Amino acid sequence: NASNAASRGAFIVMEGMDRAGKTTQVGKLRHTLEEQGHKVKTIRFPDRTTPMGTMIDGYLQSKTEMADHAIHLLFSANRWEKAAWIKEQISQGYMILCDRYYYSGMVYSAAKKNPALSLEWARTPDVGLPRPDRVIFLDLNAAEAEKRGGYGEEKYEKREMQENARELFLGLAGRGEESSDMVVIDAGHSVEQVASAIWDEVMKVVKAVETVPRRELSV
Ligand code: FDM
Repeated sequence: NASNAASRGAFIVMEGMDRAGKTTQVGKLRHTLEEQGHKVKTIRFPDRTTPMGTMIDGYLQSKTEMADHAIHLLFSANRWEKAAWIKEQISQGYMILCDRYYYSGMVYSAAKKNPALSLEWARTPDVGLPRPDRVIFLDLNAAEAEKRGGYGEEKYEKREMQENARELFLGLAGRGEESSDMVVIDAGHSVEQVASAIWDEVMKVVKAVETVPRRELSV
């Protein structure tokens, strides 16, 4: 009903390549929303604090090996662990700011170019999760990312993987549900310029959730 819809929070996802500034921008956005009087909670995926998150962490640090499909399903399960909590917070009026979500899930797994693991296959286990109200993709090319201090030591922090993932991310802008949820923002500008471009988008979303009910990912 209308009064419930009026009080729900928005579910906003920040996506992007390593070094694009996701964490910085989530922090700035949180600050701006709170200044405007909104209640905000931030989360990130993978959530390395749960038992499944610990397994993911071991994989990303190359301490353990896992089949491509198995680690993919673990990343998805790590979101499912949090799905009921996300719904609950949104219905209580919290703005949820989420650092990475199923978009990362799809593109990093597909970026491995395993012929048995397509982008479509990769999306399937996430069907039914809370659907974001807006996904902000902070776009940065690999050369710019390397200028920002290069990559770390983790499994996917290699140039080829990053380039494949970026291409797949940008391709999502033309795919079904993702095409209407995702906005691409050039992360190659100053922190303040990027923050202001993000705010322009989020402002619209905050207004829209007053009338748009929360949804789930569909096939
Ligand atoms: N990643 C992240 C995946 O491969 N699948 C997923 O579902 C998610 C959420 O994990 F390389 C990858 C993306 C990145 C790595 O992310 C760890 P952080 O943001 O550096 O913790």
